[in-house]
Amino acid sequence: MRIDVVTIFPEFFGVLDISLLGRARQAGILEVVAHDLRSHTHDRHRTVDDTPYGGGAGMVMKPEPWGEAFDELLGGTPAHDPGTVVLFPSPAGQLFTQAMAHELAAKQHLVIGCGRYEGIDQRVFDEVAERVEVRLVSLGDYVLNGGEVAAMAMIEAIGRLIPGVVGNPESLVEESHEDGLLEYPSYTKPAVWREREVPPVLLSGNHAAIAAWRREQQVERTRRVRPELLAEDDDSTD
Ligand code: 6GU
Repeated sequence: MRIDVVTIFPEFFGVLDISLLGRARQAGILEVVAHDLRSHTHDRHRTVDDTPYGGGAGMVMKPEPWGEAFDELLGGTPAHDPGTVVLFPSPAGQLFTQAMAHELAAKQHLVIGCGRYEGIDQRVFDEVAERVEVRLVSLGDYVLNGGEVAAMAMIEAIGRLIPGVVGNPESLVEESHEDGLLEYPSYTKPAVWREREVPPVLLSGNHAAIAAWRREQQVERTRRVRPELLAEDDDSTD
């Protein structure tokens, strides 16, 4: 998979070289390239924003640099190519979920446009959406200063689902959100630490009992911490 990121802070994405995904990049499984939006400006001040039509606080990102960036990055892409998706991190987007991460991990090419200030001129989304699938995606109900941190989170969530990126694929199965529940608590040696004992069932060697206990813990934790995850389909509760 190739991921292109358009941002006014391309240096931000340098940390990808030193993480788990760095190895996947070196192995050629995943390629992530950050592009400087300002390389598509043509004025002395490399301006990427301007005041909003209609008034109001803050600045809006100008459409022209974005248009040039997408012309370049989507230039060789056939219209409506199903293997290409453009993501715009935005608190006004649909919620980014594990299901969406799986869906996006199957694509060949993702382009992530990181907005700053009060957002990007709406015509950029409208125009790009005539060429390929566009999604505004939000990490949750809070506001970040720009899309960069959100893009990093999305790249990590998507990247680790690409075959070969995570060493043991079985470790991807029993995780929070893979089966609609939060994960069960984990323990390792020693069996007693500061007078706290590991739940005895985990030392029993009874695999059926262990699986049942873990399921119970998942349901109990989900009910306590994230009851809305259980509200949708109750058939996972026992
Ligand atoms: Cl994706 N972007 C920004 N700027 N803020 C956010 C977000 C994204 N998700 C939650 N807050």
